[in-house]
Amino acid sequence: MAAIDLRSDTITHPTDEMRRAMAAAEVGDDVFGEDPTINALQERAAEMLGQEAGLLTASGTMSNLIAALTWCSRGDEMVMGQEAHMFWNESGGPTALSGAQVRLVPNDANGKISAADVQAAVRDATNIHVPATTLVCLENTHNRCSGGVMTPQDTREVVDVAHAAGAAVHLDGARIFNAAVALEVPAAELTRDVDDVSFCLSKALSCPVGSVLCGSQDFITRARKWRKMVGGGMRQAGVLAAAGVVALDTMVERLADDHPNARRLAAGLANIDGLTVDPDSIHTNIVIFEVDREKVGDARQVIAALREDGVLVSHSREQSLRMVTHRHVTSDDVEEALSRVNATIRRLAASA
Ligand code: TLP
Repeated sequence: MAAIDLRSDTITHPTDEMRRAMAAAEVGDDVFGEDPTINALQERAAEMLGQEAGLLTASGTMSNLIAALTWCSRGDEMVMGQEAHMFWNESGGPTALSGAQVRLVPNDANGKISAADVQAAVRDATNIHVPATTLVCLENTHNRCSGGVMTPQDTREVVDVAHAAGAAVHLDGARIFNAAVALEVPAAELTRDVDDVSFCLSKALSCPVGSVLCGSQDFITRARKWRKMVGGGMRQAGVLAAAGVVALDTMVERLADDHPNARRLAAGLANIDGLTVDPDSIHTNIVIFEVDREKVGDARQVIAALREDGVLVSHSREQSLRMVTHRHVTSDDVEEALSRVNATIRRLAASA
């Protein structure tokens, strides 16, 4: 019985077309800015996101780190949502390495942070007792908030408040194309107003490696130096960028297949006694659901039991589990996964 792997969209493999493009890629030394395939990817990404320039990085974590390093100095403050990936899942890098501290504001159930909360959090630049707010970080789609999306309007409202306070806005857009597809708007509508945006090639877009950080020419010039400092200056990485170019051409529209699959998963999970999720809250490819400890048991034991029954899921928090749909999960797999989960949960509930 083949396992159905719903842990993350990061598990997707490159397509045959990507592998062919990688084998044939023209390359050069990118530390000299001479890799034509990387340059093409960066230009293409920046254009799609309405920004002037792009920079290939090793990962979303590296892009977010470089953005923090570029905008913040020691003693500054960055504002972000209390559920931000940058806060929870990046080993503390953005604050530890920039020397800036973090100020958390609430995320709503969709992962949005409100302009009013950001307004209340930014510091008075004339007061020498307080840190300077130099950066506000957004996340779209929102990983820990069930893949929730921020609209162009939501984004603009926060950007206006941040800019009025003299802070830049970084968008962790690891899955920005999922947001664009869900909202049926060009990705640039979601990214044009921010000062920089990072998106991941290696998640649902199916590339083996890489993220692209995009922003103004000036931002990217400064970011390039930070990338070098953190050891991210690569050489003939056009072999990786070639997959990215194919991804931007062929992998964006198909994300629309993953979203109904996620919603269907959520609807099925909602029908299983002991699990809780609101299917109407699922807009992209991430489903986070609650496990009733009394009825079913500890979330980590549930993960282990599901694995034995051929469904791989990840842990989100305490009693919440996460499933992510992606290119290797068909609608038949969704039905099969639901039937396996149903059997596992019934078994666990019977012995609880
Ligand atoms: N998310 C991963 C990891 O947490 C394991 C996942 O499976 O969802 N921003 C966001 C919103 C992300 O979801 C992730 C990765 C990153 C940044 C970091 O990207 P990578 O893994 O490329 O460093």
